[in-house]
Amino acid sequence: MAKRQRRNPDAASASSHDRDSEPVREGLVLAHYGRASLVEGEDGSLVRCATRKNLPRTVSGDRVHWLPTGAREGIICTVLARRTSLCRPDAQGKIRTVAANIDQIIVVIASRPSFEYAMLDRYLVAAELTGAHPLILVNKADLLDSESRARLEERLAVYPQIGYPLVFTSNRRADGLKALHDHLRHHTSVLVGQSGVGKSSLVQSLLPDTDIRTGSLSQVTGLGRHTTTVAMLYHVPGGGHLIDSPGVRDFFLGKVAPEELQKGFREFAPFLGQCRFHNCRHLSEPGCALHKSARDGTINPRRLANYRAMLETMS
Ligand SMILES: Nc1nc2c(ncn2[C@@H]2O[C@H](COP(=O)(O)OP(=O)(O)OP(=O)(O)O)[C@@H](O)[C@H]2O)c(=O)[nH]1
Ligand SMILES: [Mg+2]
Ligand SMILES: [Zn+2]
Repeated sequence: MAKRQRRNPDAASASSHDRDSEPVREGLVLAHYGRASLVEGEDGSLVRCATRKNLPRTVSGDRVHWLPTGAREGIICTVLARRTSLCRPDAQGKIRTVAANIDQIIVVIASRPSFEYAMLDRYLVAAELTGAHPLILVNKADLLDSESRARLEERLAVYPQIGYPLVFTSNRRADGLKALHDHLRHHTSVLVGQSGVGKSSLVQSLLPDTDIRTGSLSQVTGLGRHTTTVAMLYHVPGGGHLIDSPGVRDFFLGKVAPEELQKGFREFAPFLGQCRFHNCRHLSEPGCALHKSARDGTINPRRLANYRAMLETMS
């Protein structure tokens, strides 16, 4: 689930800095692991920070105030209010924030094996409700011949039609990376999607000078890894921040009210309020404007079916 937060309720009391005399420093959280956060100071240096007990857990993209406690060590005393946060339920169903202050969500699918529309739409709803721009990225384009690529473009054609950019990339062939790079400039973006679709490989292609698995960052974090276990923020050359997040087997929204859920499907907007019943849930009510639009092809029937499936699993 995703929440738009004007103010971070957790952050209302998210300051425990009582020693006014100490010079607090500003920082950006690159990653959170175990009990520590990897914070980048204003001068670009990396500091391993603990977080004061009464503060919320930090996530990649958080802006914080911190105080140094030793060489490359510090303590976070304030977590600044989050403009946006991307949340998802963990394996136990507990809602976890994955990244903060993002304005673009890049949903990565692989050309092979095949992707699921239902999950893609759940991600797009999460992005809409967060207030972040979604971008759909089809990676491993090298595995497609021209015929299967055309078929896949056809299957995904509805998304550019309703305003979501669609980019095909390949790390093997360095295809589409320039287009992706252009979309990243001026944004804080997060890569999401199933495990193994190639999110970290994309980061590696965009940042060839950073060894994201074994480089300096993992010396600080102590993590040498392949499958991504914690979200990590990277600076994109030419501008923009990019957060790599751990893949999931499936992605679910938390509980969302029906009035909210329908807003997660942006092409429904012109028809909302036109159903016979003002509180129409667009399931099987008579006189439903969305149902009529799906029948005459103005909206994509599969998208409406996915909306209904989401609503049914929530109620
Ligand atoms: N053919 C092909 N394989 C790729 C491409 N990009 C990544 N891969 C391979 O896909 C596998 C998974 O790549 P990762 O980048 O680790 O995937 P990920 O999405 O970060 O996975 P998690 O961290 O587990 O979420 C690796 O074996 C990569 O070499 C691509 O463009 N084409
Ligand atoms: Mg990864
Ligand atoms: Zn309706």
